[in-house]
Amino acid sequence: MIETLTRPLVRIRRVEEAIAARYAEGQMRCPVHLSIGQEAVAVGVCSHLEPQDYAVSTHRAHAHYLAKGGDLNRMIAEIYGKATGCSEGRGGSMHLTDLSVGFLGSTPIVGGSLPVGVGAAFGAHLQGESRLTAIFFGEGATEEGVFAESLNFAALKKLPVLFVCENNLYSVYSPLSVRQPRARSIPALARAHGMLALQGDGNLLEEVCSLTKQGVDHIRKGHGPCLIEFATYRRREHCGPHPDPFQPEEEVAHWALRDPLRGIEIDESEIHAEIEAAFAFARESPFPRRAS
Ligand SMILES: Cc1ncc(C[n+]2csc(CCOP(=O)(O)OP(=O)(O)O)c2C)c(N)n1
Repeated sequence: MIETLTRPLVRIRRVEEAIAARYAEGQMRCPVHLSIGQEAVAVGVCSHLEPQDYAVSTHRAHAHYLAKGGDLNRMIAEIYGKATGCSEGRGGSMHLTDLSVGFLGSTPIVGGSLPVGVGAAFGAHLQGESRLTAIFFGEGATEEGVFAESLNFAALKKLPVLFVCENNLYSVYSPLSVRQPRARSIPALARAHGMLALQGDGNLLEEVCSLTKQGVDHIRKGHGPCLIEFATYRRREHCGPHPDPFQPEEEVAHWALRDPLRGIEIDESEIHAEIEAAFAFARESPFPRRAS
């Protein structure tokens, strides 16, 4: 299984590197929040989702959208603000959606993916549908009140929700140490609501897969929601194509050694061709009509 996931992992990295390399051309009509360094979470989690399962994401959504099966051409076109984009060019990088693969959308309001995802899961439950909903969020979202409200309601109704917390240590430029007391454990907050909570290395694809399988099996058996906190690291600035000027050098070096793509070598020619075609599609597409 891991071998088949290597290609999606590399593909997502190369897509985001291509976005970073071209950002200065000024053709992208929105800010971009890259998840370079965090891709293993998206790929490992989504590999355990079925096409009819839902996923909801944040401002840092490219990897989640692509891992869930979102269309690459339509994502790049969206970033270019074109009518062929997945939100018809009116949303940009932070408002990706592809309903054909259950990617309900992404929201840049920190914590916003939580109630949206729980609401979608509740709706599916009321309709008698057997879908799981995966909700991606950063550890910054756990500082919002809506985190507790969403966990509470999902646990109360035993909803089939997988809460996926990507803890990359930073909220914009503020490290975890200035935002949360040391002893605050995110899985413990979930356990306090009576739900299964797991924790692991988000840069190890095998570990992401095995923890996700555990969580998804639990949820699909009808035992209610599960939260998984994955430790990971963002290797670019919070928003934009450059390295983060505020991350300490030793920390950057430490995480570089734990990059999820380390040791992977595959033939990437098809990936590069697909990316070139997606950028050409975006460039050649028309802008949306002005609303009258
Ligand atoms: C409610 C709200 N507060 C503040 C912001 C500004 N903001 C945008 S991204 C971000 C950091 C979020 O950090 P985290 O949730 O850990 O996600 P990450 O960016 O690390 O992926 C903040 C504070 C916002 N978009 N929404």
